[in-house]
Formats: sequence, structure tokens, C-alpha cells
Amino acid sequence: MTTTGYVFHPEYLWHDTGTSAGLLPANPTAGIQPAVHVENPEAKRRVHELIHASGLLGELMVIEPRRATVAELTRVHTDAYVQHIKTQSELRGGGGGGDAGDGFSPVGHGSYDIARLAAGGLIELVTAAVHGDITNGYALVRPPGHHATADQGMGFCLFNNIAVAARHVQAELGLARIAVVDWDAHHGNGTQAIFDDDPSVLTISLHQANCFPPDSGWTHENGTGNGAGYALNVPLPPGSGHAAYLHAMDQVVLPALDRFAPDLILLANGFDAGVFDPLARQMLTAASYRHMTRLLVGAADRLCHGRLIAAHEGGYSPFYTPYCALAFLEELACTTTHVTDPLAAVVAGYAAEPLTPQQQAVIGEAAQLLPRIQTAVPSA
Ligand code: 9RB
Ligand code: ZN
Repeated sequence: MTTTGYVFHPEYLWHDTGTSAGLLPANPTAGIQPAVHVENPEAKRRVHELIHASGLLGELMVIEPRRATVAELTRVHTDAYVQHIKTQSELRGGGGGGDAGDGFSPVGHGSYDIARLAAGGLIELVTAAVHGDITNGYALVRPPGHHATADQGMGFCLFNNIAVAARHVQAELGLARIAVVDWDAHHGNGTQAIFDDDPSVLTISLHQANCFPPDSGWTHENGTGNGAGYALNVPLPPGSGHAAYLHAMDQVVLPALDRFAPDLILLANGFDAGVFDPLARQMLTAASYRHMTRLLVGAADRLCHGRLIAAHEGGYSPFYTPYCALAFLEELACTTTHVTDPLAAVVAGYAAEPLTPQQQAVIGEAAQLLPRIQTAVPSA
């Protein structure tokens, strides 16, 4: 019997990214007309509403988030960076008046507390999993986290929600080995950097090659120092879809997890590898996410009592992200609803695109690094 936890809070939708023209801060003088930031509440609101309207919400264990404390955040982030976000968040110049560091990561008035609620939501979810109250779970949070490093926000991310949760699990809940799978379309550079020299946290990122951050996430980035071998990257060519991602799961992600034998799997769950996403050029469908989730749930069942905890990351199509997220969450909860992907017929041709030699080559290159992962005596 599976119990699936679900974390959501209206405040996540109140994180105000302001009037950017998609990615770019509005600047009328330079001809950049104010519009709406691409990382806005709409896709996330529609995910939550579909989870509710489909009836799935009633089958989940709702878990209330709390704000991560400064002590919890500084397991990952520097004191100065946490203070920087707090200061930026106190500016009152309108939505997204502050910035987390790279000039493209808006901090709205009050976003510090909301970002703490996002990280704290992940903490509550992993705690429930380790205590056995839930088997697996999904935190539908904003702002996202996977680009944030110890001392810089970037790519719309303020605090690295997953990294904060991973460190909390190790420090407070007694689990030793944590695997982070990141299938967001963009490289999980922040998570990789935070755990780069640490063999107790295996990071695996599948992403569109050289998309965001630029020139980041190549296969030769494989961990440093004691962590050598414990960071894996699969930089898939633009246009990769169902066949490429499933091959990467089969050839890299699952064998890496089997070798590593984690006590917990965390998932940086971006839906921006979906075929309608504006911020990447990958071609996954709701069926792809369903299939990939089934494989990951299987690995979690085999390796760590089913413990698989997902944090929402990217996913910017308000019209398609909800169906990808519903398929994902149905698989976690081992159930289905009456709602099926209404765009399935439209995307069938994309999904049928076969594996290319280029995709196969990069997946093969990553697979060659697997022997560097030491097989552990399973703990806990
Ligand atoms: C711009 C830059 C970005 C920023 C974030 C993303 C996606 C994030 C995500 C994509 C492109 C830079 C506009 C750098 O979904 N992560 O999961 N672009 N940022 N320079 N310029 C001019
Ligand atoms: Zn992304």
C-alpha cells in the first residue's frame, strides 16, 4: 500500500516575479515592454487545480509546509547569501524589484519567507517519508531551487530546496546516502556544485545540452575530490524526446541508482522538457513523464523502501504542464483518475521520434562513468 504525500501552499503562488518580458527585466528605454515573467504562478496554479479537480487530491496525504529556519538554510547556503535574499525581499519597489544574484532571478516583496516555505515544505515531506508516514511525495513549490548554489541564486531559483532537504535528512534523520535525479530540461548546476566533492550525495542530471546555464552540465563534470564519480550529466541534444529520455533512464539513471544504493531518492521534477515548453526544446509528453516516473518508483521500491520525494522545478506551459504533472503524480500514488492527456493525439508524432545516434552517443558516454560509483553496503 502506497501513501503519497503532497505539499502545496497558496503562498507559493504569491512569490512575485514581476513584470519581466518573459526572461528579461522590463526596460522601456531599451524597448523591452513590461509583460509577465515566465516563472509566474499560472502553470503551478493549474497543476494544483487539476490535482484537485481530477479527484487525485483526495487520495493523497496532504502535508502542511513550514518555513525553513536560517540554521536549516545555512547547512547549504552561506549566511551572507541568506541575508542577501532577506534584504532583497524587504525592498518594496514592486514585484521582482529584488534579485537573487544573476539579474534574472526576481525576488519579490516577501519572497524570502515564501522561499523558506518552499525549502521547509521539502523538509516536511522528507521527514514524513523517513518516519514512514508516507511512501513517496511531491512538493509543488515556488520558487524553484536546482540552479541555486551555496552563495548565488540564478535561473529563477532562490534557495536550493532539494539540497536543504538532503542535508536535513543527513543531519537530523540519520540517512547516509542520497541520490538526486534531475530531469528538468536545464542542468541542475546548483545541486551539482553543492555536492560536487561529496560522495554521500549522487547527483544525476538529464538536460538539454548547453541550454541553461550556458556551457554547464557536460559529461566530463563528474564530481571532484572525494566526490569524483558522484556527479553524472547526460546533456541531450535539443529535440530529444521520449526515446532518448527512456534510453537515458535505462542506461544511466537506473544502473547508477542500483550501484549507489541510496537510502532516499530526491527528484528535481521539472516539466520543462515537455514538448510545449517555451524555455527548452525537448519533446517529452505526459506519457513520457508517466513512464519515467514508473521506472523511478520501481528503483525506489527496490532500493530504499519506495522513498522518492519530488520537488517541483521548471515547467512553463500553463496548458500542458498540468497533464504531465498529473501523470507523474498518478504514478507516484499507483492510481489513475478519469483525466487523460487531452493532447495525447496531438503529441503522438513527437513521441514516436526514434533514438538518434547522437543521443545514443552522449548516453553511452555517461554510462561509461558508472563504474566510478562504488556499490555500497545498503544502509538503513
Ligand atoms: C538571459 C539569461 C535563462 C534563465 C533561466 C532559464 C531557465 C530556468 C529553468 C533559461 C534561461 C542569461 C535572459 C544568463 O527553468 N530552470 O529549470 N536566461 N538567462 N543572460 N540573459 C540575457
Ligand atoms: Zn528548467
